[in-house]
Amino acid sequence: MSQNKSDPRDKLRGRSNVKDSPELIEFYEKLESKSATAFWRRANDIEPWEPITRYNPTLWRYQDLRDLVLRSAELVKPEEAGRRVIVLMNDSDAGREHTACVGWLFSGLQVMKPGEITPAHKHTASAQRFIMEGGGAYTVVDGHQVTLNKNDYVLTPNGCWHDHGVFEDGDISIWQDGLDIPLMNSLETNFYSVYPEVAQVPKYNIDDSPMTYGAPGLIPADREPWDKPYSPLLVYRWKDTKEALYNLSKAGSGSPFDGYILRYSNPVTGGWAMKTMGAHMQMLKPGQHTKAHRHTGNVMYNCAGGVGYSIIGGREFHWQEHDIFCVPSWVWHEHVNTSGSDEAFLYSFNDFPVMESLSLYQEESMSENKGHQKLAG
Ligand code: GTQ
Ligand code: FE2
Repeated sequence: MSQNKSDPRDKLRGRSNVKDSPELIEFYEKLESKSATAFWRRANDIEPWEPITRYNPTLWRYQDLRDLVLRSAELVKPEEAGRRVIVLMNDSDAGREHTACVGWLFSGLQVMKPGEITPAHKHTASAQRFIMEGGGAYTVVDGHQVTLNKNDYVLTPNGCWHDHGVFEDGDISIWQDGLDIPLMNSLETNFYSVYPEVAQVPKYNIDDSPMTYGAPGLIPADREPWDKPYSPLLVYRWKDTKEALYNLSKAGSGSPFDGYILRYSNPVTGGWAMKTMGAHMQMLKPGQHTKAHRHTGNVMYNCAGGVGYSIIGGREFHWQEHDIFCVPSWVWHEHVNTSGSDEAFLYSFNDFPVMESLSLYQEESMSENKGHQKLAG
């Protein structure tokens, strides 16, 4: 999408309205030869009336990708590939250029077979993972080993050593990884290191993180307060998340835009679990059709169960379990659960912490047409 050249507001004073002339064209050429340009040639593009995303709403169907992901497990070894990941690229030039799924976000499907490991390393980019398939997987984050099962949400905060694997008696495991790689590269702050050994030796009891910080409203009292800039709780178990969503649905009527929605938070602060990316799990009641809104910040969704569709920028994107789709910044969206009997669940991750910490988060609800988008075309 690009700036609408015929926006009537561009006639207003304060916008650029200079017409080309032979003298001006010659003048522009002279400027360009000195690595300069006239502001008014660019102004209306670089100061849009509102955010204009370079990214397209995109749907990745799991049934299209799953066989290819499994095929990658036959073709390359994780120790050769570093990480065996099939990257989701936004259906736009910007997506391909920045290896981005949407905005500042990277996402990929990582597959590991029983007995395999992903070699230990660290980077400035933060990562989070949503376990799509498989039991008996684990990750080790700065010496804390965490076991992983389907629909668990797990953190790899920036700068932490990490390696992953699947136990010998586990299942083939497929994860959706979400990282802020495009943000780190745009900021030109991305560093990478490899660990001296192929894998870390866990330093703590297995699952010490969820066993220490995973009880609702309870924090250990026998130690110095947690002072790292990320959550001490590294995994959020699906069983707990699902129960919390059902409880929330019994407690009130939820959000008009998102149904029942929970934020994965740092239990010590109540804030986001990591500095640059956040995540949610939401539940739509049978037949629920939410109202449309838009906001700054980018979101990647993964259907964690159920069937439905989302209307994004006036187009319908139909999803079922493990289909993935994105909502770019400032694009209208609303969600529909098409089942008359079952709940639908949407996991999502986003760059809202960046927007909020820079005071750039803005939100608008649709007022016309009873709060719903008109379909395009
Ligand atoms: O598992 O550590 O999809 O470093 C991309 C970069 C996964 C990982 C990705 C990574 C990882
Ligand atoms: Fe990594």
